[in-house]
Amino acid sequence: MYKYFTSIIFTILIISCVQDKDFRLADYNVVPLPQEIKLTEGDPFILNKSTKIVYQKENNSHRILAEFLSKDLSDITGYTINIGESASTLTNNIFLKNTLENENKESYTLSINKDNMTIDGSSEAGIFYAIQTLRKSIPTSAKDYIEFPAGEIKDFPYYKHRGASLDVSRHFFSADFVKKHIDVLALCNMNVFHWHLTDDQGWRIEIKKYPKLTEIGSQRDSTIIGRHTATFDHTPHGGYYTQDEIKDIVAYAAQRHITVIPEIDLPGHMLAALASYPELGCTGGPYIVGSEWGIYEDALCAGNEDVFSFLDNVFSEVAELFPSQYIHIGGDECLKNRWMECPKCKNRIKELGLHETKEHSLGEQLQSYFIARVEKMINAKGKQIIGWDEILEGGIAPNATIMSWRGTEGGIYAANKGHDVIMTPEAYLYLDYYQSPDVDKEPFTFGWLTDLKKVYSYNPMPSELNADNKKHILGAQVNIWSEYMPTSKNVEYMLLPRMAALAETLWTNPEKKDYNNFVSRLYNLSKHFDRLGYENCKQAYGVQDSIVIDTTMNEIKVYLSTFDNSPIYYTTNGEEPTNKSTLYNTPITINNDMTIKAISGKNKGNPYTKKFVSHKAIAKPIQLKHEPASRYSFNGATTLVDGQLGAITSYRTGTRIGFLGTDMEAIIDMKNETEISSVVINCFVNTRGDLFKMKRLTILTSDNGKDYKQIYNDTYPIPGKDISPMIVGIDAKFPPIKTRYIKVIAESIKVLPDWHKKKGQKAYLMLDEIKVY
Ligand code: TNX
Repeated sequence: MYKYFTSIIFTILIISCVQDKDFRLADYNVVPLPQEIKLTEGDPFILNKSTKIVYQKENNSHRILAEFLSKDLSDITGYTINIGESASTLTNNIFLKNTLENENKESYTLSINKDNMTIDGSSEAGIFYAIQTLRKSIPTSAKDYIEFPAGEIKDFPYYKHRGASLDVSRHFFSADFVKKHIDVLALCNMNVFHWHLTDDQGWRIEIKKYPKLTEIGSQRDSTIIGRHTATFDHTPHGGYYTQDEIKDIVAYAAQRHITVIPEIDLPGHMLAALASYPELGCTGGPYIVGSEWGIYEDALCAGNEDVFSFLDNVFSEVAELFPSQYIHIGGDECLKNRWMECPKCKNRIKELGLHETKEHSLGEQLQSYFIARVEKMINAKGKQIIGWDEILEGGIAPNATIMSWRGTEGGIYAANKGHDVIMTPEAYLYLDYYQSPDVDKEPFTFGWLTDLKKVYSYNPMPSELNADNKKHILGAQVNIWSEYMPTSKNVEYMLLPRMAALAETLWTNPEKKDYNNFVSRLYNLSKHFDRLGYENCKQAYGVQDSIVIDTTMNEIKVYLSTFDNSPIYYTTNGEEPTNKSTLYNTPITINNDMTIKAISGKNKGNPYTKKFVSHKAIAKPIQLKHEPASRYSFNGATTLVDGQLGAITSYRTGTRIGFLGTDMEAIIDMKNETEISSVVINCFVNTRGDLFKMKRLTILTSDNGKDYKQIYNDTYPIPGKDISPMIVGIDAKFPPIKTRYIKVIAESIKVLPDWHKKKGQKAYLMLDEIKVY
């Protein structure tokens, strides 16, 4: 009996020691993954109350670095880690040096043995990144002391521009939040903060010479609610940064080895400035600061000399405030309608002798003139310009760096012409898109789905470029556009953890990238996000699915997985799963209307929920006569028989396909003669946008796939103006009939009606499923 008890106590002791050890054991496999980690046999370095951080004598920047490290270690351990200019003992020190010789000025080594730890950077930036690695390596549960395994880390970034932008125009965020935001960029080894300071909906930077820019331009009366709705919150929104606040933020970022690139977006996206100084627009106004999202028609007048003196003065103040080598001048989404009707702009076109060419419209050439003139002005202030890829239209300004957002083609074109490029293709790196397919549970967004895996999969280096032109790809950045992010918590949630995925792409050698491995390291980092008070999405740590629509076996199978192979428990009857629910071990076949709910047995991540509808055409072979629009083709025709309906929240996440200016005409092969008596189809309608209901539905059947006979035909009125997003169901019922093939023709209105603001352009027909009963 005694023996039995001692062995139990002994086992408990061993288990608690092992756990304790894990709680305190640092792990250098952080995000981004260091280039080389070599663990050695020796005893670990133990960080405890007597550890001292030793920095170079009389070196203020080293002292600041030491303070950063001390603060973080102290926050975690709960006791103060001292810093000083010399060691008090031979052991138990963390030495900071920058003697490392390396062309890459952001590289470092970190050597750990039982006596001391030494950080050596090729510059202070290198030391800073070693500190980031160290702080991320610590388990957040560490207390008392921390054990750092002996070894040597050699590290440096792969790309030089590692950026993240923040749009503070659509929503204003406090200077304190901007600093908190910069902190998390630094934690992820990002080195560029692109600050989108002006746009139609608010001018946010104090310009002493033009006080009305902030008096008038930084305030709007109201903000639209949702997307393409006519509802407004009737609540004033505003704010701006004083020049003192900006200087303070720039200095704060510099200490964290982050360059702040300001963006003054021109010649479009300037409504807030026009509201302040209407004489700068083509029509003279009056203008009001924008309260809706999207693109406005008014731009700075390209024929008015005062516009260029205005910009010159604005950029003189901007250049003073920001030490950055670059100023971003926007250049995106400038409509040319006003220019084409403006006498001053027409004069300018004449004076410049511009003529419409096959490649470039007059408007594009005028834009190109505008940008080249602004570039000259900025070059004269000792700075370079960055512009969105639209500045390629009409001819690129001589020294411009291109930020490629509408895909990568613009970037490839510019690099081939010898221009530097920063990649930020929207489909991969726009963080104002959804990160989880369960959109109804997410904060409302712009629409598309860019999950963590997709961000991680992005490779900034286009394979189309030859070795010589590859050097022009400086790096990449994620963008936060804040239309649908009214609070700073929203910004954090959309940013994290997806920014960390790009951070690894930009830092770590591409050969080392591995998604599951990344997620397991990210999970540790998420605890630091939590600890530091950042909202962050936990979707990737929970159950993931992969849905196979097998049109040969006519089955839908749902495969579930977790990044760490945790057991998965699930239900299909709507009940909330627990660790007592069915253990997942084989894919789930959809054979009824069912909602799959699943959890990871280790309670990581969000619970998983997906609803499926079952009907007779599920996973049957389906062919379309007209291709869906490429932006809305997702899984193509099978999307219409995949058992998944679309949410009202967004039509852009892959559950619907969209036909632009064409009908949807599908033939479904039921494989066997099947009795059918109804077809149900939902249209996503939003006539403030360009999504319309079908105007006619025709259903035909055939036994041989050649000769069809009509069994149903009905027409529907064209929906009127101003319809906010809604789902309109069409339920076609007919006398039961046995058939092998079903042809469904949903006729689109094809062209937007006369009352529509985009009249004459193509209309969308957006459908999720053809349910056959
Ligand atoms: C396009 S990206 C824009 C922004 C919007 C964003 C929304 C770019 C250069 N222009 O003005 O906020 O889409 O995703």
